[in-house]
Amino acid sequence: MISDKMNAALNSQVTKEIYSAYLYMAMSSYSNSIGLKGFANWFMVQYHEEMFHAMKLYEYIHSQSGAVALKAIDEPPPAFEGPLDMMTKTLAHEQMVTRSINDLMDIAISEKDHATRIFLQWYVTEQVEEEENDNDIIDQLKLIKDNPQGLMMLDRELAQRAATVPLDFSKGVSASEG
Ligand code: OFO
Repeated sequence: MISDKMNAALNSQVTKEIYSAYLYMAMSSYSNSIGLKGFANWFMVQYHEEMFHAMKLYEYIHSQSGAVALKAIDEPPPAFEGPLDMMTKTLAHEQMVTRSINDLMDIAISEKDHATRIFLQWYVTEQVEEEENDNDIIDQLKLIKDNPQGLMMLDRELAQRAATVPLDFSKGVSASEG
């Protein structure tokens, strides 16, 4: 079982993860519109990852006899100012998500809710990876600066990214998956 406070905080994280998916879908669409198909692929993979993060929380709340309350999802920006702007905003967003996961962990610890603490450990580790990935791409974009050839090479590299999370949620996902 989880407390009402923990339940509400986990619900709000579901909304944040779905907003993350929505934001990255917008970035994928924008990438397509400026001819960066590799970036479009990278962000669409990211979209799937975020939906998986949301679904894991959804399943966990149910597994603890909690109640899922879905909230409105904000509208993401319709356009960006190029790949560096997108990646900088992606990193800033992920840093906000990391703070949010840390806040959830603080609640789990203060309530001695060890099951939720162990569940959240997966997200703590995941956020380290997310921020590292974003920083790596930002570093490469800074090296590339205005070199179109460099940008095309990076775009080809990002086209190789494949989803590693389940894409079919028709039967839900397990809270322990991932
Ligand atoms: Fe769910 O990790 Fe990004 O937001």
